[in-house]
Amino acid sequence: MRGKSIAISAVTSGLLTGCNRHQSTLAPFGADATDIRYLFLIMLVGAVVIAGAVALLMRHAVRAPGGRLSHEGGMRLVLWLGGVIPTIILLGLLAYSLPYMRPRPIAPADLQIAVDGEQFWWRVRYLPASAAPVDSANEIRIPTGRNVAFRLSAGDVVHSFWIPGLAGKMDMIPGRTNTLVVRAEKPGRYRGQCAEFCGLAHALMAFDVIAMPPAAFDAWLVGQRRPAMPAGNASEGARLFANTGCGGCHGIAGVTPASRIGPDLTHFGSRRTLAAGILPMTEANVAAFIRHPEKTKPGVRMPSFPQLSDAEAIALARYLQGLK
Ligand code: HEC
Ligand SMILES: [Cu+2]
Repeated sequence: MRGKSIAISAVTSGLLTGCNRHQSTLAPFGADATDIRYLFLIMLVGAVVIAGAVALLMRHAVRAPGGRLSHEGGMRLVLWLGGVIPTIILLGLLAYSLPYMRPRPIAPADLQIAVDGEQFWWRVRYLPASAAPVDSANEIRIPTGRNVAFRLSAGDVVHSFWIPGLAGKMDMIPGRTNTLVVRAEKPGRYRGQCAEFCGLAHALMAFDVIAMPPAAFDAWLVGQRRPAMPAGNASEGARLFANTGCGGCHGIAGVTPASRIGPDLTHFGSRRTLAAGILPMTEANVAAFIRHPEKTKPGVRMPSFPQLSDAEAIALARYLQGLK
């Protein structure tokens, strides 16, 4: 018995060390995820109490001598414990949980962020109420303490937008825009993930979420409107980018037209991760990804460029990482 419980606690603590605070519904940084955690704890306590009561009742029934309960008494017990009481409990829980489903209100002055799911990355466009839109990809920054409306859609197949620490999931459906209004409460760096199977690299479709104090966020968004490093266009990497046709798919503000097929790279160098939250942003990773993206992501929609030499791939990586 003792050996067994030691084994169980060893296994569970092993599993729990796999938990992190960056992507967890149990470590919320947003108002809705806090509600969800609270609801989860209430339901968990309720479920444990009910399961415990049923177990006790069962033990009692098995041990009691036969014939103590008449047929009618038995039927009445089934009616109450199997029908009336569960109905009351479930109706009570329903009434209790319905107000949590009311969407957060949104004002015209609130920031909107359009996010499209793409196989297997995220197209991001900030739509401030009183300024021009800003394109980005694979990383989402939001201010804390303000309501933000995500306008969610998809470019190809159905995806699902999920930032576990912030709010519940919402489907991203081609040809339709779903709105998810959220409010971050704590600054920090978190993680989101596609939550609907969308193809071969579905599990490799994540993104970074950065919640920032409002003033820092506003300053950051103003900075994003400037094209990154216009002076760097004379480098070897810039020349390769132009001559290899990268600009046909990737937008760099001030250099190539807005992205249609691949992620926007205007401020690529300021992102912490590469390829939709999958690899750390290092020169070696970027260079390797450019030559053989399919090695990181099976089924990726970017062609490989095996004809590039090591030096050329590094030059491209340097150029792109310089775009801050
Ligand atoms: C046919 C379109 C296409 C071409 C051409 C193309 N790419 Fe891509 N690229 C993509 C797509 C699609 C992705 C998204 C891959 C994913 O994460 O699923 C991508 C992703 C990337 C990323 C990672 C972006 C991020 O946000 O992490 C980099 C860097 C990149 N491409 C560089 C290049 C370079 C350099 C070239 C030229 C040598 C190039 N690409 C040519 C379509 C293209
Ligand atoms: Cu997806």
